[in-house]
Amino acid sequence: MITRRRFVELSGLTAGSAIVRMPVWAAKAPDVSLEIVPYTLEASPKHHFRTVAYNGQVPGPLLRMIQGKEQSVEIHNASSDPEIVHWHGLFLPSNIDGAMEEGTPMIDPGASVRYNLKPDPPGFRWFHTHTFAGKDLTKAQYGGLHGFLMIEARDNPGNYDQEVFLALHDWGGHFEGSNDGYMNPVYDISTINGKMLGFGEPLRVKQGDRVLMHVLNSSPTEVHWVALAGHSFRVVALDGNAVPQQQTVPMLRLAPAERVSAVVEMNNPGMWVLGEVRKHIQSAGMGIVIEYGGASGKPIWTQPDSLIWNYRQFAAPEETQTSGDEPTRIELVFDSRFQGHGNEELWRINGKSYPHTDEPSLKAGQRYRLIMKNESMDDHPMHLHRHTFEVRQVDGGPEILGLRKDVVLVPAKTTAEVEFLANNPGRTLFHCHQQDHMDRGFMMVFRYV
Ligand SMILES: [Cu+2]
Repeated sequence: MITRRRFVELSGLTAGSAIVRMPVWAAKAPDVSLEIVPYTLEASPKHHFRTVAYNGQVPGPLLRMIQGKEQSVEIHNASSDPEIVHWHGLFLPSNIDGAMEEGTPMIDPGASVRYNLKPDPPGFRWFHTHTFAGKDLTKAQYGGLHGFLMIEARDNPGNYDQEVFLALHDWGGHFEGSNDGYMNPVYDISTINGKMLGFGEPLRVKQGDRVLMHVLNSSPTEVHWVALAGHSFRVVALDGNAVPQQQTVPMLRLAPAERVSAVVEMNNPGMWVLGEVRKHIQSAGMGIVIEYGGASGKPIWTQPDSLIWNYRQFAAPEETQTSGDEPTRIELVFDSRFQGHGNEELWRINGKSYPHTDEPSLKAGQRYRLIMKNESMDDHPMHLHRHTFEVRQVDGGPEILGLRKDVVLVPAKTTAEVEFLANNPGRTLFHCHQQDHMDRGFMMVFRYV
């Protein structure tokens, strides 16, 4: 028998991860099927956005996989632009991770790709587009191409009554110049799971429920703070990885691409608002109603007086031993260069903008420490593809241990340090997750030797 399959030769190809391009009709049904389709989001009856979405919904379909259990994935691009799907937080080979800078091929309009992936590590992950937007606030992460992915550990204890997934997103708007001449996006509306406050289905709970909330900030550029009036959050995981010390906190802070998983004890019957803590963003729509069984009336919001968050409280207690191996240090300085009036600034790592940034070589099996010195006036959510790192220092504070993440927010004029084991050979992208920053050069690639 002659197979109709045509294998595409790619660098870094590994067993079980070959990209296979084939006609849809030739294939047996895949485990996961994503169709990238034009879609009109109705955030409220008065707010419609022409965008592109996975399977015609925002967020895309909730995908559940079991750690290590290989999945066949088929992606069809029914949009008019080349697309690519990044599996955020997974340990995948470069050719399917979903970044063209790593060598993953783009999916042309009208084309399909099919490949197998092995889901790992377990936890709350997500998938999203990884394209260029430039000044178009309907493209790339400004649009609707994001979805939740839950990779179940084989021994998940599941100590909760209800599990909910919430995505924070900002839409529409325009670019506006600030005093220093830089252009920043200013949005029209903000949503949770594609709906403005009061226009989506409420989250229905029962008194005594333990609700496990998986919150994703899929915003293209904005950090968000959320609180649930009348309740607190017990944070159990950051970026899908269990924290060494669970803490009960009044609000969550999420930088773009970050995830927080938290248990809420439903012990205060009524109608409540879960929403952005900053009033103007909640007024722009970022909120959802929490409705206890039997409750009615206008949902209540209580305004916290300040924004509270720090990573350090979730790290391991001080007596924890550090591992013996000395990591190799890689120093990275972040800044921007304004190109002159009427021009764009470029973001730089060690004085260079992508595609001219350095390509440091990593050695498989070696530990690395990234020392990220942010000399700019902006906060940057830094993301390393295909690996989990351990946050070792933030805000110039003392060393910390045990916080495993894939995004870390590096505030303006501070230094943050993360460590990781180079255990997944292949081109590896490292970048600021803010769409407008990555579009203007804030990316670099690590190579493995
Ligand atoms: Cu940035």
